[in-house]
Amino acid sequence: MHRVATHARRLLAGALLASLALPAQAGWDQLNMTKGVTSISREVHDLHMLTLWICTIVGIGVFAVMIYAIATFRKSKGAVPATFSHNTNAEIIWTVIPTLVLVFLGYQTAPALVRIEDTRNAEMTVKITGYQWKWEYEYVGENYSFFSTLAEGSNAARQLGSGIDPKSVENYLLDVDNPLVVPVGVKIRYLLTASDVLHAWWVPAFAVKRDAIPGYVNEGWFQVDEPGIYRGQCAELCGKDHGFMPVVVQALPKADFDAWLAAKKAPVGAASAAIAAEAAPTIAALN
Ligand SMILES: [Cu+2]
Repeated sequence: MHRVATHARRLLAGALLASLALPAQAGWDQLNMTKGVTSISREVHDLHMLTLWICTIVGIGVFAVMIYAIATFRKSKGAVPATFSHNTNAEIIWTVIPTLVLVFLGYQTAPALVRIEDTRNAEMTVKITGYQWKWEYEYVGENYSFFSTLAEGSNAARQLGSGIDPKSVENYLLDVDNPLVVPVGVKIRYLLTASDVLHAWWVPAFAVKRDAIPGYVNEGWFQVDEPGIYRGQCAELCGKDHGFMPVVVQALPKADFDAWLAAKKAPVGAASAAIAAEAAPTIAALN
């Protein structure tokens, strides 16, 4: 009876430990890398899964042999250590197999790496500049740019002694005043730079993370397939407010994006039209 009780207690303790080891409120699907919303992110996810399965198979193989050897050839069973120091066959096998695995993975990965770098045939270009501590987005050729800074709610809650519970703020530290708005289904090239120190523009759902470097222009591209809001962060330690310059991208259907851009540009367009109209008589008089 006593032994049964001890056993039950151990089982209970084990179950408790196992439940603590799992991230709170996280489902199993949250433990893995996400598929993302671009063709590149899906490709990266597939490569990740392929590599993960190969690692799993290698891991199971290695640990199985190791545990078998530890259990079978232990001293208490009278095992005597071998005295040889080299085995050519074993050395060839443990060099060739990992080499083949790496060559196979390289062969699978190379095309994706080339596609990630291929910014040709982009339909629009956005210039992204990192600042301490905000982002600037410029729609190249559209004469329109704006700054994107931490949303007011997050900014208020993050202040020392604000008394605001961060948990009560929606998308705490992952929200901005002006998100980067892009059309869905369009290949968008981005030029990335910084005006002061290193930053990195990163949206996990787009898979690719790239550094923003002062005096240097990096480039990349993404094509979002599904409308939605995608959140990321600056991924290069850039100073005291590094954690307070999130990236938010809003992907809209093409028509909605065109309307949004037209509306944003309208005041500038209207103003310059008014200036032109005012200047017209002067110019006419000069002629
Ligand atoms: Cu930064």
